[in-house]
Amino acid sequence: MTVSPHSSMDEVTGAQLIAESLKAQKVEYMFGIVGVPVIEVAMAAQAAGIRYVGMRNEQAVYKQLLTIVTIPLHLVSCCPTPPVSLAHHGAITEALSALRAAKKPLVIIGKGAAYGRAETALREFVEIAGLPFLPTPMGKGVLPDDHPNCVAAARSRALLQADVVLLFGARLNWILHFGLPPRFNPNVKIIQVDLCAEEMGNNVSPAVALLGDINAIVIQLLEVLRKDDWKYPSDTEWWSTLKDKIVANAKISKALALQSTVPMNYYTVFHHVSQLLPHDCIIVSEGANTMDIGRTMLNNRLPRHRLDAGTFGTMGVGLGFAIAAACVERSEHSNQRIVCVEGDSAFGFSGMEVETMCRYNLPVVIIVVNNNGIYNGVDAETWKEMAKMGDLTSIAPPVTLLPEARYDEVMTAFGGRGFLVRTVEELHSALQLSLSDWERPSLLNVLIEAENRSVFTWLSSHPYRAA
Ligand SMILES: Cc1ncc(C[n+]2csc(CCOP(=O)(O)OP(=O)(O)O)c2C)c(N)n1
Ligand SMILES: [Mg+2]
Repeated sequence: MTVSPHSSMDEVTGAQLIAESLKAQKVEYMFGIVGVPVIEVAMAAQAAGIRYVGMRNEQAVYKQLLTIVTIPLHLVSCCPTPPVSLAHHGAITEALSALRAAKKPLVIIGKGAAYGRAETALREFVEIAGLPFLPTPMGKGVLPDDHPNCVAAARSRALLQADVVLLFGARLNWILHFGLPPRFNPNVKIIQVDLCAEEMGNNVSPAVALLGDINAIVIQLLEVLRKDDWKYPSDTEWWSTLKDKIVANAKISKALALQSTVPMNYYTVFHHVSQLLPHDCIIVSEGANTMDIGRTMLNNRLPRHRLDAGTFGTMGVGLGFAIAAACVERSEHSNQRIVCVEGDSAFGFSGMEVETMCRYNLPVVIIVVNNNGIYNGVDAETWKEMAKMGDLTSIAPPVTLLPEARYDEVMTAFGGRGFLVRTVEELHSALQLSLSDWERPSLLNVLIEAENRSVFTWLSSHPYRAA
C-alpha cells in the first residue's frame, strides 16, 4: 500500500488506511456528513484523490451509493467480472412452449433487466415474438416507453387479463400487486427470469423458473425462438383489447393535459414538461400522485435513466439520487440533464440538499409539483378560513401543508435559480431557462390545484402508490 505523503514514514492513521483501501477499490466519490472522527476520513479521502461530497441529510447520503451503482458504472472495477450463468436448456424450451400456448401473453420488464443490460437482446426478443410489454417503474427505458409494443397505458387491464406473464428481473411485490387477484388473473402462469434464486416463487410459484443472467437468458430464448420461427400474431383479440384501452386512456389524459386553467393540474404540467425534456435526460422522481402520474406522462427512451422512490416508496431519496447523478454527469462529461420531479411533501424530506447543489454548482433542475399537501392539500383561501376557526393542529387535515409555500426561495437563498410558476407560459419559460443553465441548479415551484380533481381512478387508486 502507498501511504499519502502527509504521514511520517512509520505512521499510518486509521483514516488513511480507510481512504487508501477505498482508493485501491477504485472508489471515485465519497458522500457523507462529517463530525469527529469522520472529518479525518473525509480529508484522507481527498488526499488519496477521492472526491468528497458533503451532504445535509444522511438519508440522502445513503441513496448516493445506489445511484452511482445504478446509473453508471465503473465505481468499483478492480474485481474480476463475475461468471455469466445460463438457464437450463430444458427450462428454456418449457418457457417457450408455455408462451406459445398463451392466449394473452404479457412481458414485464423490471429493473433487473436494466441492471443486467439486457436492452438490446430484450428489444429483439419482444419484436421478434410480437409480444406486449409493461415496464416496472425503474424498468422504464429498457425498451423505450413509446415503443409500439408498450402497453403501459393499459396497465391494469394487461395485468388483470394476461394468462402467461414473462417476468424479466421484476419482483412480484406491492408494485406488481403481489402477482395475485384481484389485480391478476387467478390462473396466470408466471415464467420468472431472475438472477436471484431467492426471488423465485415470491409471491407466486412460477410455472417455469429461469435462473441466471437476464441478458444471457434472453439470448438463449432468442436462439430457440429464431429456430422455431414463432411469433405471437398481431391480429388477436388480446392486442385489440389492449390497444382499445390505450386509445381510451390516452384520450382522457390528453383532455386533461390540454386544459390550461389556472391552477394547472398534474397532466397539464407533465405534458408541457415532457415536451421540453431532452430525450437522454435522467429523471429522478418521488411523491405520490407526482411520482405515479409523472411516471405515466414522462417517457423514458433509454435504459437506466430513471430513479424513483423504488421498492420501499421511501420519500427523501430524490435529491440524493440527483446529486449523485449530477456528480457522475460531471465526471463523465455526458452532457445529460438531471431533472428531479418532486411532490411538495417529498421535496421537504431532503430539501436542504439544495444547499449541497448550490455549493458544488451541480446544475440539477428540480420541479416541485406543489399541491399544498400529501396527495391533496387545500387552497390558500380555505387555509385562511380554517385558521380563523381555531387551532390548526386540531382542524387542518393531516395531509395538508402550508399553501403556496415558497420552495423556490429556498433555492434562491443559496444562490440557485428559483421560479414561481402558475401558468403554462411560465412553466415553459422557466424550464427553458433552467435547462439552458449549466452553471447552477434551478427549482421550479409549480403551483397546481390543491384538490386532485384531475386524478382519474385507473391511475390514482391502484398502480404503484407510493405508500
Ligand atoms: C420516509 C417516508 N415517510 C412517509 C411516507 C408516506 N408518504 C407517502 S407519499 C408521501 C408524500 C406524498 O406527497 P407529495 O410528495 O406532495 O406528492 P403528491 O401526491 O401530493 O403529488 C408521504 C409522506 C413515505 N412514503 N416515506
Ligand atoms: Mg403534494
